[in-house]
Amino acid sequence: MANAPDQTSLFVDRFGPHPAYATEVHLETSGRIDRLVSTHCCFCGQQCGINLKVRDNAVVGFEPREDFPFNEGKLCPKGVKRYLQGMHPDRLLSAFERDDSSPSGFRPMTYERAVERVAAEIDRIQREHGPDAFAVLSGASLTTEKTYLMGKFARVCLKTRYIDYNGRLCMVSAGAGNKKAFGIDRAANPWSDIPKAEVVWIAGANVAECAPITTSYVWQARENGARIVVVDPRITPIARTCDLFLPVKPGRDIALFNGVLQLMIENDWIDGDFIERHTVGFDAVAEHVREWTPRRTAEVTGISEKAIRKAAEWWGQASTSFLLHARGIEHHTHGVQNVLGAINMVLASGRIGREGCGYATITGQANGQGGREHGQKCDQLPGWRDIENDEHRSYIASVWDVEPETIPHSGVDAYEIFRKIEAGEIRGLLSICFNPKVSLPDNSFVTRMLEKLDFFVAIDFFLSETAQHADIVLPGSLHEEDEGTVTQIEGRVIKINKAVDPPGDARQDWRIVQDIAHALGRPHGFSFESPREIFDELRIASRGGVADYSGITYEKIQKQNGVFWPCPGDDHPGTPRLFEADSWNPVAKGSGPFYFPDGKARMNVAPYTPPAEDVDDEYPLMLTTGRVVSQFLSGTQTRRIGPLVDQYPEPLCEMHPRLAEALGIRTGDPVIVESRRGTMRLPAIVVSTIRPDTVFIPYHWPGARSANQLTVSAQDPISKIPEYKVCAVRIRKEA
Ligand SMILES: Nc1nc2c(c(=O)[nH]1)N[C@H]1C(S)=C(S)[C@@H](COP(=O)(O)OP(=O)(O)OC[C@H]3O[C@@H](n4cnc5c(=O)[nH]c(N)nc54)[C@H](O)[C@@H]3O)O[C@H]1N2
Ligand SMILES: Nc1nc2c(c(=O)[nH]1)N[C@H]1C(S)=C(S)[C@@H](COP(=O)(O)OP(=O)(O)OC[C@H]3O[C@@H](n4cnc5c(=O)[nH]c(N)nc54)[C@H](O)[C@@H]3O)O[C@H]1N2
Ligand code: SF4
Ligand SMILES: [Mo]
Repeated sequence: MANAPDQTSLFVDRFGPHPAYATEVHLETSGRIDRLVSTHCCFCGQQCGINLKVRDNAVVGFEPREDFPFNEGKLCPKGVKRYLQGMHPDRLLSAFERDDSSPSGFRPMTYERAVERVAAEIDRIQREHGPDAFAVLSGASLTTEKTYLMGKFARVCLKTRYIDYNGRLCMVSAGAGNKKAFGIDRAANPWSDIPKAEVVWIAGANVAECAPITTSYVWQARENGARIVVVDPRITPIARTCDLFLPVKPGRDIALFNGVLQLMIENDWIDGDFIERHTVGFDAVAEHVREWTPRRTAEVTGISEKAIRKAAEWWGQASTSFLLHARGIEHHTHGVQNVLGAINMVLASGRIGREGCGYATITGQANGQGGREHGQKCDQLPGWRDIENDEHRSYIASVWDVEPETIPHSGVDAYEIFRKIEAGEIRGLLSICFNPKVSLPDNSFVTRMLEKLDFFVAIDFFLSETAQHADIVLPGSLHEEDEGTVTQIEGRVIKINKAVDPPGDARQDWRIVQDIAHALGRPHGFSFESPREIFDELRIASRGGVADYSGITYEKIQKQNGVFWPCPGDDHPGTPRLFEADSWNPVAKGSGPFYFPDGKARMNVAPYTPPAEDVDDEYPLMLTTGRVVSQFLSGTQTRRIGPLVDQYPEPLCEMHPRLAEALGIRTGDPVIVESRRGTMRLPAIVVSTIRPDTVFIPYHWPGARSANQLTVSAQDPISKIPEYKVCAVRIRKEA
């Protein structure tokens, strides 16, 4: 990345422009503007500061914000082009209902009539089949205010236990691992600690394409003399500039973490004093990793013994360090174990809670962090409270002015919601900010379940592939059409500012949800007049919880350019770095820096297990899936932005020259990729940057171009994250 406007120079168009896509918008952005609105990018969890240029109630351009300390004027290609989506002709300007006789499958209807019909259907389904027959799916691209409202809407208005969110596909392995080890789920450090580290270890994160601004922090560390270690089955752009690349076989990271820890123990590269004073469980972990000799680790991971020893030596002997990981180690049936293995390596080194000593997962969605804290998860109440804890239920009931026993109990994860549709237990669904038809694994099952529903309502600003199965579609709001807070990658709560009004009959999402509550005749608790009012209730609801926002106000965010939670009081400045030796938290109450009653972190035995679906004679190759820099998630937004489509117009199957040669395949050849779930036809791209036993397909496209036709629906037993990062496939050149 570089400062705009030549920001795309680093990510040179690898595949040339593509002529086939017509539904894109290119706008002329020079000329008069009415005002500049200071806000943040709508896409990834880094939440770069951005100024939107507004003319005649339309966003017509952008400027990077030099004043936001995270990106200091830098943006990636998506941030630069993100404003283009609002003017797209597909923008939903009214409500729609299904009409199979119309060519589009839908006909427009008035907003009021649509809301009435939604309420009538919810009421009917719940009267006939009970409150739990209606489920809610929500999203972590929403502001924290909206995610709080969705949790409250499900529990208080619908009284259903079934709500979950798209972060289930994203952040939950890291979240569960962090809660188990630290008692709190947030990046332990601000990114300003990265350049101060002697070693930066990056596990399963395509930093330059998916968290592009983080590249700048890693490169600053390198300029300061740091050694960069990257673990990935692919030599991603960040790996091309690293000091040690460990080409792990997909699904084997836990073996690597255990192997490195074993070498650290053997060579006494551990901080015995820190382990003694601040952790519990070291002995069992040390006993467990004894079997992970360099030789066994090399056999399982596919990484050379020499490289494993070198990595252990660098990590073991450093005096400062930062470990970052992302979905590459988390999207697994043992994603939580991988995260715990990474944390064991950090805790054994004693390098956490100090300047230049850090650990974090790289959050994904815009509000991947805030969206997992305030009650839209199936087992959670606001403030990271536990829905099965009586004290927590009573406190939240008092904030919501309801009886504690009326709050439903824990529900199920997002994928299980679809299994309950199959079982006939769930008959109605409201989905907001989620496109499961593209993003869930084995998605032909998801499609069938969307069709099986008695009633399905989607709230979106585009007719996403999922919304195409809806009975009613309600026109929600784009990021720039509303205000509210999000919590970015570092744990910093920031403010999104409204630039324009929703066009046509579109409404701000929180208004739509409240309108449904009123139409249902269940308005109690749903009369907020602004996001600020929702935030003020959220502050009270979070007070005393682990994710305590009670001391955060819109004004404080403005004044400090963001506030790191926890922030438990009006005069509290927020907490940029967690776990500092003298820090206080409501769980440990002064007994130590970690969020357990004894103040100590937990080291957890993290056993190795192979992926749910390993290769065999029939399906001999590993498929891993992920992202490219110019497309975002299910692609609903970025597939409509012309310059981004030009950069990467369609999925390609990355494969190593050795594999390609064995199969008689060249770049551009159409290949057939088959798994036990589905078949996909796409062009090959032969690259020497991937393991020969692995192929990679990005997942941002629907239908016949969707990688999730192939993926397996196996999930981590603790976090319930799907195993997107490895399944078995076979490949042939199309005859
Ligand atoms: N351009 C772009 N940026 C994005 C997004 C986007 O869609 N597009 N999405 C945002 C979101 S929601 C998320 S979650 C993040 C995701 O950010 P990342 O997690 O960085 O992205 P992924 O491409 O999912 O996977 C990261 C890497 O994991 C590697 N990998 C695969 N299997 C394994 C394995 O078993 N072990 C290891 N160590 N590595 C493995 C892949 O080769 C890939 O390079 O990006 C965010 N930023
Ligand atoms: N094979 C494979 N599959 C994956 C992954 C992978 O690596 N490989 N990664 C997974 C990950 S990490 C993630 S995060 C998921 C993401 O999967 P999804 O959450 O399904 O993808 P999105 O594209 O974010 O879908 C969000 C939808 O909400 C809409 N939307 C966005 N913002 C708003 C808003 O403010 N209001 C309203 N009303 N609507 C909004 C968008 O138009 C879009 O239709 O995909 C997962 N799927
Ligand atoms: S997509 Fe992420 S890195 Fe790119 S500009 Fe937006 S927030 Fe920044
Ligand atoms: Mo994600």
